[in-house]
Amino acid sequence: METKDANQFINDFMVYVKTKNPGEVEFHQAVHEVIETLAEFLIENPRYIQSKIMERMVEPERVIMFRVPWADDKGQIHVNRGFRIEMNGAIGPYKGGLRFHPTVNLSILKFLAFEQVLKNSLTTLPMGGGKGGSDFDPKNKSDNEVMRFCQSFMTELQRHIGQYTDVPAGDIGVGGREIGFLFGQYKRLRNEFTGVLTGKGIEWGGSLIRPEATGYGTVYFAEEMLNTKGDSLKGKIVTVSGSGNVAQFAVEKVIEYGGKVVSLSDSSGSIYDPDGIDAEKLNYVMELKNVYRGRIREYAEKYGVRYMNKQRPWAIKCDVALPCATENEISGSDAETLLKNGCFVVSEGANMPSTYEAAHQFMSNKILYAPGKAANAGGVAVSGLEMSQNSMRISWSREEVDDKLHTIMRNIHAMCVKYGTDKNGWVNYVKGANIGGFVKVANSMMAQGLV
Ligand code: NDP
Ligand code: 2IT
Repeated sequence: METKDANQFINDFMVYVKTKNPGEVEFHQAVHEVIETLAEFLIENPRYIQSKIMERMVEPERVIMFRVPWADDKGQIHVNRGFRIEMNGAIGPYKGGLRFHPTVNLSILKFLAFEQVLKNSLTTLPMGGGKGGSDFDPKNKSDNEVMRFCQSFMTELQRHIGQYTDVPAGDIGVGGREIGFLFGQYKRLRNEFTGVLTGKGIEWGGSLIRPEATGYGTVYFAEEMLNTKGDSLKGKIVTVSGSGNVAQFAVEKVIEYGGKVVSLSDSSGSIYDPDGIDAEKLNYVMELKNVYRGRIREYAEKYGVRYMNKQRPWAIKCDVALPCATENEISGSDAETLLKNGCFVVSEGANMPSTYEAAHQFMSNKILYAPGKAANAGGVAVSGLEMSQNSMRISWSREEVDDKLHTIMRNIHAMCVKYGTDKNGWVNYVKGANIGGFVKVANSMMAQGLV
């Protein structure tokens, strides 16, 4: 098929998506990335086009939006907006995280839910895709305020979810504390103890390795990509952004593999530690972020290293970059700087951290570039394993879960290689992940009639 046809197909599809979903720029970006790499495959397999599979996949099966009223510690009343996007249930119950962040809106959650469908398919586990959350900002709120918010949020959400229907988990701003409050409220309202959420505490139905899974998985994926070149993380200089759940465990695994992590960040700025973040410093970060809920600036003060106010870590020279904070955190010019400084591996712990321009820079320079839906799938994969353990009423050991996680990440890598290798042997991981994730969902939708 000529590229002209593929280009026309991509343009027509994007006009359709943009006309139907005006202003949803993050959603457009996520769909654009997928359709660009899928177009030729679809043209070669016209049954998917005739069945309007892509038109169906960009339309959520259901969007739930609701009011979340709550009172702060002074008795002042606040009203937030709650969401759950039930995007695609072709291969299993809807599955995906909840995000609590002031920027949350329909466009962001639809992009995340759309990516989640393909990501969950790649894990090989039977999970559909969904995403939800609220524009609630957990920063500077007391534990009691967070609890009251979570209880109000779940009071409405509970009627839409269930272990066989829709199983939420954490994402930005939703960690172990929030999952606990949400689970407690679900249990009270429904009078049932089921695996309706993942990321639960280990004493009450959670899985070992779930907290570590996304960060570990991102590093397993980076190592897997390096291995294809006969190389490894050992001795590599690594920049990491973010300092939350994904970033922390990515750092832990890089240290274990013998790499040197020289940066972390939060929404206020970045730290640069040229000596590397060791296990003791990482412990400090975990306590700072998970217990005291402080700022990464305090790391620079404690260890006497440089703090870069309002800056991201991409100007720091590195071999490997692990963006683990948020979407669009690597601009086109950040990508240029990374490449100029010799960075040749990018494994995305965050969802869509590279802008359209950045992703294209990585791909046209043919570096080892893994998109989030492949590289960060370890989190939801272990969520799937938590669901299995809940259903069987057993719990696997740390080693057992970590082994399964490692195997899943290797299989996702192999899937990307299968569908993404070009005629010169370069692996386009974006294309590989998109086609690899798409096929199972599309075939399942076709088999189930007009769904
Ligand atoms: P956390 O809330 O634990 O941490 C988020 C980190 O990113 C914090 O350091 C936060 O800084 C920073 N951050 C958030 N928003 C922004 C922003 N707008 N600009 C700059 N920095 C920002 O979330 P997670 O670690 O769980 O999630 C990080 C990324 O990984 C997200 O993209 C998420 O979707 C993705 N992901 C998470 C999975 C999981 O299992 N948790 C699974 C797969 C992907 P601050 O504290 O200042 O806000
Ligand atoms: O983006 C993601 O994959 C997550 N936030 C994890 C979802 C999950 O259900 O564990």
